[in-house]
Amino acid sequence: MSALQINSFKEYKEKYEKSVTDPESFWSDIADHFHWKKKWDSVLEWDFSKPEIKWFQGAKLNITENCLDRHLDTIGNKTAIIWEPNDPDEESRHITYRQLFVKVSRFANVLKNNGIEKGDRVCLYMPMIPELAIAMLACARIGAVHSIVFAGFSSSALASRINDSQCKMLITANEVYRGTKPINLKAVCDQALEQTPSVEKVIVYRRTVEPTDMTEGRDAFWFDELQKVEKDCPAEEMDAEDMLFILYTSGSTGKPKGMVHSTAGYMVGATYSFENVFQCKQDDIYWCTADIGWITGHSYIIYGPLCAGATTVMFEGVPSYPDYGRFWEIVAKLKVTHFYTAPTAIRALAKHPLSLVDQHDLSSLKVLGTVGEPINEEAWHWYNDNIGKTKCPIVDTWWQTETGAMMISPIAGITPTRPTFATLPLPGVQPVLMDEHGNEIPQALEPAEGRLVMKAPWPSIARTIYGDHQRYKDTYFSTYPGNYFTGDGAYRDASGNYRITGRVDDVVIVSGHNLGTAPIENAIDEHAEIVECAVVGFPHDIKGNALYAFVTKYDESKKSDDDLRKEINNLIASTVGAIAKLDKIQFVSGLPKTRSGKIMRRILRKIASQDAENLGDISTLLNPDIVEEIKSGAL
Ligand code: 7RM
Repeated sequence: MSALQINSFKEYKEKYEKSVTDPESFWSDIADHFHWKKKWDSVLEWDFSKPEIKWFQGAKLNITENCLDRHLDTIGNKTAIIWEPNDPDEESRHITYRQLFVKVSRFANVLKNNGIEKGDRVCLYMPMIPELAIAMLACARIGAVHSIVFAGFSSSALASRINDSQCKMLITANEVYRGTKPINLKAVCDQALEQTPSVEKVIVYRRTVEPTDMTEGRDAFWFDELQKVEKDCPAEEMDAEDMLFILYTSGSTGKPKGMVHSTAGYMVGATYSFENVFQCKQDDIYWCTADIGWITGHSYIIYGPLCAGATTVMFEGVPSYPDYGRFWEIVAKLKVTHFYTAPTAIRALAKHPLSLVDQHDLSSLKVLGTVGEPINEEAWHWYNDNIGKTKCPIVDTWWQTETGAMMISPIAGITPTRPTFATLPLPGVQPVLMDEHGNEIPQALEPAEGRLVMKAPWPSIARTIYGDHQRYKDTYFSTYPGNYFTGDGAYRDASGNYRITGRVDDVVIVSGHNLGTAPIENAIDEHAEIVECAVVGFPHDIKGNALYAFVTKYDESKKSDDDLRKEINNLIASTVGAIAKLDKIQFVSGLPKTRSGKIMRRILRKIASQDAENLGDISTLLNPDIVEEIKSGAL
């Protein structure tokens, strides 16, 4: 599929220009590279005021024929998935495109045999094992809608997601190890299942030999079910706009939003962006360290790479086990060429001795990527110098669960990069900066800062929130009518490069001044002894609000807390301004994070405001234990 790849910066500019002036012919040329059972009657119909967005209407397809069937004659024996287990002594699994095709087809028959039909919702609560990929593709094969819930979420988080979309089936594993910690997934499911009447069947993959409680009539083992079915399963004919999957993402209220993705537009968007941003060649080994329970895993471990015919690595474990060199050990072992991870992981690894990096041969690496958060200057350079050895372009990819695919990102080796900048919009993406009053800030020689908004649809935009179209409209299309509002702020330089500054909801008004917490955090992060930080506001008698920073420092840091506090405030005064000086700086051993690595500022805001009695459900955090520590040390 490298036919989709842009080969020079000049070509990027031409393609970009065409994608804006004539999006229909631009996207129709790209869509021609996919396998359709029937082609579209119209490329795009949209109305952001409703909002309603339809791509490739009239087309019929199945995404699994694009991920699997059409590769069989050409690259059937190529490895599709390399699975790397948690335990380094357990063997890796290499699954070819042909083997994956057979496994997906057979498991699709298991779904059918258990009463799943086109349009039914199936919840997947699974560890990072190939069977998760097989189950999601099997759903897509028969037109069932998968809703993947990260297998670290609590039973109540799982139950509310199952209930919101009324899933008929739950697929899970009995138990899994991450690091040294066993996690009994089936037990979590059993608890959730007490509150989820819509679930009729539970399929359990036996990942470990531990005995597993099974409920008769409801639960069945994956392996036993496979014995009951044939191996061939024709791909269901889907409409372009049929729902492919639901993926829950947190919103500003406690209730998660079930983002709904389409079949054709999502496929085209995820694949086109994968091909271009990473520029993978035939024999490359591509590894994205995200979990499939997150959009990055959906688009850039499974659908994008498989549609493109790439070899994609799936890792079951954690970066710290058996030691903090695990990522680099795997890169050396598998000769990984493309490595895509989150800034939070980079910062966590940078905390540890460089010998953990240097003992592994990283010479196979060609391209590095980041996603999920703004990457600060220091982490960018650590990644560039120590992992990429200054030879690998870094693609800082900005996008969202809602956008389905990367939006603003360098094209590896083609777009000139600039540390901490996501750089330029990919073809088909039309960002604009708006001021608070909804006026567009035009591109000019002066750099500008504003809110990041999209003025036209792209193929992989989420079509609605499951069961709540009004919330979809209110959240994304009401702040700047006629436009999609990302919720992020951005800075743009004279050449049109974007630097995402962070969520604009993270603004504090101190003595009447609007202060974004993101630039303050950046200033703090520049301090050589600081790993990372989060800044929030708290009520203050005189200033209205004042600033509170939660800061983690390197283990080796020798300075006293008070000296560090002074230095941090001096740094802020000299970069952001004295108005942004912090009232309180608390040193902590970690920050509360979501499973996808985003700092949960909502919790810190409550702690800073001495309102930490009712923090809501914190079980979805990566590190819920840290909350108690932070609370007890609050200033
Ligand atoms: C892919 C993903 C979306 C939010 C988004 C931003 C932040 C993501 C970057 C980034 C700066 C980046 N989906 N974000 N990528 N900020 N630079 N390269 O993360 O739905 O979980 O989050 O993440 O705030 O709105 S997500």
